[in-house]
Amino acid sequence: MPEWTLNVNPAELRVLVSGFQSWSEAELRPLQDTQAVPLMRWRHEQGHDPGFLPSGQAGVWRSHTVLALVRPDGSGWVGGAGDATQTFVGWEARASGDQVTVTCTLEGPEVPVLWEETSDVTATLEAQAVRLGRAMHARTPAPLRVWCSWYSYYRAVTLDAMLDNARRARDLGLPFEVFQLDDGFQADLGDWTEPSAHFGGHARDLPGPLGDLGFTPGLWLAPFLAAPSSRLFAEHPDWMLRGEDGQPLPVGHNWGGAYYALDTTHPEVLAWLRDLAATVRGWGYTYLKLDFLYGAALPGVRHNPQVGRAQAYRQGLQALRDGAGQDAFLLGCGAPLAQSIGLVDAMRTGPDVAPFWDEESRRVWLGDATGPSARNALHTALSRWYQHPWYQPDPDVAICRRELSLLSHEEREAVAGMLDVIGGLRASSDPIALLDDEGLALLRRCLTISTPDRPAALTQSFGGAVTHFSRGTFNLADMRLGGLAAHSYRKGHHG
Ligand code: 9PG
Repeated sequence: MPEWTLNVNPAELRVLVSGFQSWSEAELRPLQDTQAVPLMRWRHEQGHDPGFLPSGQAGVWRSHTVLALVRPDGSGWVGGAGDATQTFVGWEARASGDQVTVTCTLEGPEVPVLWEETSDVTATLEAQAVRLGRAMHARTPAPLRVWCSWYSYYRAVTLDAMLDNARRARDLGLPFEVFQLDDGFQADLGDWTEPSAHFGGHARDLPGPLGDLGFTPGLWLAPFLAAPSSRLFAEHPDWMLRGEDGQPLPVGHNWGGAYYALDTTHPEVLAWLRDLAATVRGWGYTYLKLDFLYGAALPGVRHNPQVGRAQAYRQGLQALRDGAGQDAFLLGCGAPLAQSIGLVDAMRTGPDVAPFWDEESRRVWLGDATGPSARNALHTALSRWYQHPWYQPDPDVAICRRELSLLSHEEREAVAGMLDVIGGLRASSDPIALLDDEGLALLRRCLTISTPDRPAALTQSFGGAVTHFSRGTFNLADMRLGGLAAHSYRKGHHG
């Protein structure tokens, strides 16, 4: 286990962490602050790596793949990984007295570890990200513009609602390439080829009419999950990832209860995954949002104990890629970040945006900032600005409607500013019929592709994240800071 001792006053340093998977918290914080860990144990699986949790301690910060320490002049240290295909690289920085100890733990095959002292943390972090992306043959296609059903219709989505929105988007000339059906069309988690009672059709009925309207059909799947009520679970109990007690391992709570994950070291599971991806591809879906992927990467007892969990994850994802085809567009979500490079085209780089700013009870009192909120989405996606050489970043949807939303004008503009600064995939879920001229103008602005921006400074932060960019400054805090209103973004502002 490599270890470095830095003779530096911990009170002077900020730490930048990335987190395990899409929804985990990425932050830029004073090193002596406390890294939160969710109080609720079941949130560990769903937002973090139970094998390498956030510390929950003051002055101790853990991160996957990358970690940086920043001095007040912007110099400092950057840690990174040379490869992540089969290995989890865990970093820990620990303040003690007038020293900082940094350790790096590998889980999986030996890979090169990078640890550099630098006069410019931003530039070194970006250079390391480029190297990792190249080493893992990253897919970095041009950003797509996607309409997605989730953030308005949630699980109640219908075939009619999809087509109604697609027709309206076409009539208004809105520049979407993809119309993506999200969670709600399927009979159960795992039973993807049977429709839900309320969907009003079958998912295979959608690509034809969407194609006629000029859109690429997209589909959501949580391909590694199985609900206890599903036919998949009933027919293949031996396909599940297990706990030490030999029982299927609950990997999270959603959809009204606990759910399980497939064991991707089982050859029959891999064949089923290939077949699933090929089936939906056969229906006409060439864009797949593959969600809750972390399930296959958790610690557990596997069919083949020789296969490490990072490798198990990777071979499950490879099976989906093989089934979908090289030319399919795969968006990872709820997914281990670096371990997906080279297999996904795009990656969700934060928790879900929601039509409200913050859920303080969960974030502050339960120590869990991985849940849906505009604040959480901005906080994490902004703090991962350097990941565009790994995949096309998806910082999640804009919210342009004013109805069915609690966001203020400033908060909507902050989300729009984040999309511009990150320069990745653009998405919206607003029912087109809810948008008036003002909403449509904001949507068109949010669908304008931009190049990724860079931080102007890592030595300042308005709210515990990377907030100071060359194009403008975010204030994610609940109070006015540096002349910026709470929850706002000001273009052209530096300070
Ligand atoms: C569909 C949704 C959408 C969304 C995804 C994902 O931690 N959680 O409880 C949690 C639940 C849902 C969730 C993320 C986290 O949303 O990010 O875009 O596809 O699934 O169910």
